Formats: sequence, C-alpha cells, structure tokens
Amino acid sequence: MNAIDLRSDTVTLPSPEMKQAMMDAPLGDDVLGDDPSVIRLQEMAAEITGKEAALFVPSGSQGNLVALMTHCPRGREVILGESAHILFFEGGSAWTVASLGLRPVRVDSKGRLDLAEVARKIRPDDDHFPRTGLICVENTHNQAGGTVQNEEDLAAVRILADKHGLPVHMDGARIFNAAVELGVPVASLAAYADSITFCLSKGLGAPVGSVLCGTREFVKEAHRNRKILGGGMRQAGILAAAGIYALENMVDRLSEDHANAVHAAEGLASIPGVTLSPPPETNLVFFTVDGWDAPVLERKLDDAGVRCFHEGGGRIRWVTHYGIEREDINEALGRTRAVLTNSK
Ligand code: TLP
Repeated sequence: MNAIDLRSDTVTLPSPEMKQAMMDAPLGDDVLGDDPSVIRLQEMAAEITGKEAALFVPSGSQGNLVALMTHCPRGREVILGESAHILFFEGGSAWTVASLGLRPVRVDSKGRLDLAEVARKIRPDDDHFPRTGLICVENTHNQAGGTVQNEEDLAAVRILADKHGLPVHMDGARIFNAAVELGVPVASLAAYADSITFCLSKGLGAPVGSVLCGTREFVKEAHRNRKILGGGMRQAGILAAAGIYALENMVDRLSEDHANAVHAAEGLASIPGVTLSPPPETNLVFFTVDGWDAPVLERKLDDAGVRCFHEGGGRIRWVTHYGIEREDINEALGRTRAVLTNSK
C-alpha cells in the first residue's frame, strides 16, 4: 500500500523539469556575489514582493532569524502572535542565537494580531524596560489553519507600527497561497511589511530554499547576518534554479491544492465525530475527532497509509500539495473513514 503523505507541503519532490533546470543552471560563488542563478532568483523575488532587494537563504527559519537580527540589535523585544511559527517552531532561535525577547499577543481565529494588545505591549521609553524593536505577522497563518490576512488586515498593523515608528516583518512562508486565494499580487500584501520571508520549498515544490526581501540597505545587512549564521552557500545557483522554476511554473497551480483542501474538508466533515477546525482557506486542513487522542489517531492513520501530523489542541493537520491528486485525497478519506469506523 502506498502511503499518502499529507504531513506537510515541505515533502514535495522536484519535478523532472525542475531537476533539469537545476542541472542547466549557470553557477558561481554566491558568497562572493558571483552566482548568476542566485542573482536572478533574488531579482525575481524582489520584483514579485515589490521590494528593492532580496537574499536567498537555506530555510524559512533562517530567513526569519536573519530578518529579526537585521531589524533588531540584541536585547530588543519582538511582538508577535501567541501561535506564531517564529515563537513555536524555530527552535527558540530568536532567544538562543539573536538574544531577542519574544512578546506574544493574542490572535483571532484568522491569526490576526490583537492590535489593542500590541499597542499595550509596545514598551514606553523607560530605562527599566527592554526596547520594542519589531512587529511580526504571519500570512498565511499556519497554526490558525492556513488562514489568509488581506490588505485591510495588514494595513491596520502597518498603521499601528507607523504610529510607534516600528518596522514590520512578515513571515510569508506561504504568502503565494494567500495571494492566489485572494487573487492579488504578492506585492500588494508585502507592501504592508518592511521585510518578508517566503519559502520556495513548500507548495512551490523546490527542494530547498527561502527568500528574504526588503530594502537594499536591509538586505546588505541581512547578507552579513546570513554569513554569521553559516548560510553563505557558494554554488547555490543549483538550488536557486529550482526556485526560479518554481516562481515561473508552480504558483498558479496552488489553487489546485486549495480546491483539494476543500474537497478533503468536505469528505472529513461527512465522517461522524469529525469537526473541521477551522474550514480550510488555503492548503492546510485542521480537524479534531470526538473521542480520539490526536497522537494516537496520527499513529493509527499512519498505519493505514495516511501520513499526517497532530498539531496540539487535539488537532490533526492534513496538507495538500504538488504530488497529491484528487484521487489521493479520496483514497485518504476512505482509509480515514475505515480507521474511524473500525476502531469504534
Ligand atoms: N513549517 C513547517 C514546520 O516547521 C511546522 C510545516 O510543516 O508547516 N514559517 C511558517 C509559517 C512555516 O509554516 C514554516 C515551516 C516556516 C516558517 C519555516 O520554514 P523552514 O521549514 O523552511 O525552516
């Protein structure tokens, strides 16, 4: 029985065409600024996000950390959502590596920051307190369920940040999913942030890599911070070429993943005891099942050939992505229904 892998869109494998683009990529030493493929990817990323410049980094986690380090000297505080990926899933790097404080605020069901709380948590200018250095938003929001924040949502954050003279960083690991869902260019969402990280290695199907975008001056400093973190990658063009291919060929198809997520959600909701938490907006499907402990269910589903993760709060997450077709979703639904029915 072939396993259907819904653990994450990070499990996507490069297509033969993407691999060919990697084979054909012109290369150079990127630490010395010589790699034509990295330069091209960075130019494309800057243009797509509407920023002056961009920096290719090995991962979304490193992109976010470099952004935090570049915006904030040691000792600053970063305000972010209580369920932010930066807070929970990046190994505590902001604390351990960058010596930054993370100050969480409540988020609503879409992952939007509670702006009244943000305003309360911005530190006054007083020697007793740390200094606030940055506000972070996440779009789409992973733990909220792949939810999308639109221009109005982001504009509200921008207005507050401007009032206090603070920069905004967007963890846009899945910003292309947000843009495709809203039917707007990525740049119109990124416009509300000073910097944005997006991932090539998730729904866009590249094997490795993310891009951090911002002003020319910001990216120059980010380049230095990437070096400090050991993220200078020499002939990285072989990876950047996959990213170029992804940006040129893999964006529009994200709507298929979103349609498959809706289909999966409808199928799951028809199984007694299953509750969507919430209904999917993009490619992440979160659900709970009455009477089931999520880690136990994750193991049972795995045994039945449906690979997925439990995500805390009793929730299971399915992620639709390149390589998962409608029939795979139907098969996963059938196997899941069998597990839930036969185990009663
Ligand atoms: N998320 C992964 C895991 O780390 C949980 C996943 O499977 O969803 N920001 C957001 C919003 C993310 O979801 C992720 C990855 C990252 C940053 C980090 O990207 P990588 O994995 O490239 O370091």
